[in-house]
Amino acid sequence: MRRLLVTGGAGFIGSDFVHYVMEHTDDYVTVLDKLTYAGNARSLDGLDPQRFRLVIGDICDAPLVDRLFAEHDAVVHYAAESHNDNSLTGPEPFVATNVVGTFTLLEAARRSGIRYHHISTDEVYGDLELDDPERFTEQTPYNPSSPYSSTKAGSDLLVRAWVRSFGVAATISNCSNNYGPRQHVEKFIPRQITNVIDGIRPRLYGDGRNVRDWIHADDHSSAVLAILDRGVIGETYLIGADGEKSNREVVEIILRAMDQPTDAYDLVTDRPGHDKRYAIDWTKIRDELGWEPRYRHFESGIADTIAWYRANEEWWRPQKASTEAKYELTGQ
Ligand code: NAD
Ligand code: TDX
Repeated sequence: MRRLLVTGGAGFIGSDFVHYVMEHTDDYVTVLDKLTYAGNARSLDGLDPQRFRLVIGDICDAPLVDRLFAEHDAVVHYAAESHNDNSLTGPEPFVATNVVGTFTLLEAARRSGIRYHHISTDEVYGDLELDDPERFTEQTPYNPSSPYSSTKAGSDLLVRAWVRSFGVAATISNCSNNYGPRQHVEKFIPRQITNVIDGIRPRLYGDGRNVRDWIHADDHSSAVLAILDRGVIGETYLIGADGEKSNREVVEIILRAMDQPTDAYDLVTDRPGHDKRYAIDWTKIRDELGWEPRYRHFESGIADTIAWYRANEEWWRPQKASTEAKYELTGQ
């Protein structure tokens, strides 16, 4: 039984991890979350108040972070500004939260000595050509493209330096694109599902041929728990599930599952600097920690995700119009 502090636990993946931990362990969980536009306290509904609490606050608030670290055995750091498109129109909060926020947590970890796990992304490695046979590994050099991915890369490098220079007991994981329930409607899959529900045609950036490597959020959560339990301090683990698909293929799967013609989508203005392809080689976490993904059938995972958005309209509806109004400004 551990006392876990989860930053960003009211967001998409952080809340998935909190539900996963509550279901699969006896750990006590505290979420530290600022509840930005991307955080939703309702994503944490139904958790046992004897084992769970939400603290609303900023990871850049050092005295608050110090107080919370003193009461916990480990921190799992999910909090971030997470959307590439927002980082192109307004990068400032990305530097504040992703870089300065991570620095604040690392300094507190140095003072308190608690175990620290850092959640990062495959985007720190830049992108691959569509026909490149290679995938990203833990040895791939960092080469981020966007303000979002460069701030995540910067935060990873801070973690490595704090391990080596100050002996902070940290691990890092870099995961591919997640899908599942409770993802903000600004992101690709929920945007297209809720568009179809609203009678709007899905929007594909550019020619729609960019490739992402999809993993179910529950598989990401089980991998993070394996690293917390068995990971080697100072190591980095890539997390993936062999889920490569072009954006066109994903939209066609969504349209088919929602009884629409599979060509009922529009091509719109491309994302500046749009990464072509991500692909993860997850051999290390499989061989060294014995972890494997459970959700291997993307179509049924998408069908469950569609069912969740249909059943939980009151969760996403308040964000839908303002999100689409933002996209309107960039022609997307
Ligand atoms: P999200 O945007 O859904 O959630 C982010 C959460 O962090 C929100 O609840 C928000 O309120 C909170 N937050 C933001 N700034 C904060 C601050 N200064 N202090 C405290 N809380 C703050 O993001 P997500 O998609 O769940 O991503 C979570 C983490 O996983 C991020 O670190 C992201 O880089 C990483 N990641 C995401 C994916 C993906 O596919 N979504 C893939 C790999 C890695
Ligand atoms: O309307 C859209 N149309 C479209 O074609 C949107 C919103 C996106 N796209 C494309 C862009 C990408 O090629 O779909 C792909 C996925 O887009 P996003 O959901 O914005 O994800 P991505 O930019 O790949 O980043 C995600 O995965 C890695 C997360 O948002 C990051 O937090 C994570 O680090």
